Amino acid sequence: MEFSINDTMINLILFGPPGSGKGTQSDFLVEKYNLHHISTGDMFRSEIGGKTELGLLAKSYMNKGELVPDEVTISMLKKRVEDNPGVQGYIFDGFPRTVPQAEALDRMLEEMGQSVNLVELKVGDDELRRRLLERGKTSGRADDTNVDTINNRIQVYKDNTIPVATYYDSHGKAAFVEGEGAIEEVTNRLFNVVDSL
Ligand code: B4P
Repeated sequence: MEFSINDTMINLILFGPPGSGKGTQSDFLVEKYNLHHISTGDMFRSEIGGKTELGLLAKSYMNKGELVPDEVTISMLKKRVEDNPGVQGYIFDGFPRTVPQAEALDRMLEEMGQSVNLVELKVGDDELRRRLLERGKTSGRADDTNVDTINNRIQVYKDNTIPVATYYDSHGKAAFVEGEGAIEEVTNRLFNVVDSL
């Protein structure tokens, strides 16, 4: 695997439960820090839209609020990074969601001579349910319209994904931001944290 190495790269994992604002805030971070945005959720949705084999597989997990298997997700992510060398940094939105995904990401960045910092958006469960159901009214996303699916996504986050934050925290590479409040307020909190990294 060939990567171009740039010492000034900023690599961020924007982390948080479903509906915490990862997709929303990624746009502002991308613009301010000139990062390349990689959203595994968007990638899967694009595969579903294209009715590809990967899309059909992903849909069967996503519509139940389950995680797509690590093997599939990691190889898709690696390909996206390989296809976009020489950028100023990456923002990983919705990835990693499991410890094996985190370990795979760290190995890949290490090969590039790079590392990554995790920033977690903290949002309470009631607010997550409210936001996702609200988005479901217009997005048509099957995983945003059913409250049982939303609750399962929140539970999967607690069981499988929170350990990712613990993993980065144990390496001194995690920061936390209050994710409730106006979108602009959250953006400013994130900028302050990223500026201090
Ligand atoms: P994702 O696409 O990553 O989606 P998400 O977690 O639901 O949403 P996100 O956090 O980005 O949404 P946002 O808050 O911005 O994942 C979907 C599915 O894909 C997963 O369940 C899984 O099946 C699969 N998947 C993805 N990555 C995977 C991986 N690595 N491994 C395995 N499976 C994977 O937006 C939510 C709403 O809140 C929006 O309507 C927004 O406008 C609103 N909002 C945002 N900020 C707000 C604020 N401050 N106040 C009020 N509303 C706000």
